[in-house]
Amino acid sequence: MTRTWIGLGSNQGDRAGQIATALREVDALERSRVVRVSSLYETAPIGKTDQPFFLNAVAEVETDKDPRGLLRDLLAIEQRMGRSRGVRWGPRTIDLDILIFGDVAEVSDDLTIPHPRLAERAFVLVPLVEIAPDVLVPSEERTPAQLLETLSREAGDAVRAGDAPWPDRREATCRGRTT
Ligand code: A4P
Ligand code: MG
Repeated sequence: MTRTWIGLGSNQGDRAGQIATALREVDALERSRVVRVSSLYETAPIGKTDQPFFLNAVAEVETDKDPRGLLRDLLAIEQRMGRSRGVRWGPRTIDLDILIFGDVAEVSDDLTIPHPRLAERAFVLVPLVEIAPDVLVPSEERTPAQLLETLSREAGDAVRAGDAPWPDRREATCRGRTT
């Protein structure tokens, strides 16, 4: 079993409902289960700023799949949930990104692990720090807590917006900065 962390984001329609649906779908994948989910965070859009605010969360998943197999399944979930790919960084019903996959560090045309923009983004690091502050991020050779420290100025973008819509959510101390 490999431990992987998946980033979830939505800024169209019923954002929390879509994150809940995506979590159920990931949990229902063969040889995979969701073991922990962060709180939901309401975040200002980064990259393309003239679009609605996002809800973002991070889930820890145990899987027997390889990174490529998992990516294929995540893309299929996005598609089933009506994600249409238009503008890069544009609005989306659901976005599922592989942030960390065990100790894998790989770069190819269609898959980069760890996620290439992980260290730059408070909307990823704040929920990740909430559930996995001390895991080593391969190739960065630093922990999410250390990466967030460096990004602390931008971390003000993330605002806690409620509990994750997931029944098995374990108590997690929120160590992410929200101010
Ligand atoms: N891909 C490569 N590596 C990965 C990976 N580790 N995980 C490829 C998932 N996919 C990966 O993704 C395009 C292709 O990236 C996939 O087909 C896969 O082969 P996409 O989801 O279609 O495109 P995208 O999400 O528009 O682009 P990208 O570059 O993934 O965008 P980001 O960096 O994910 O940014 N602001 C806030 N506040 N919250 C957000 O969630 N999200 C984005 C998207 C921009 N601004 C945001 C948010
Ligand atoms: Mg994506």
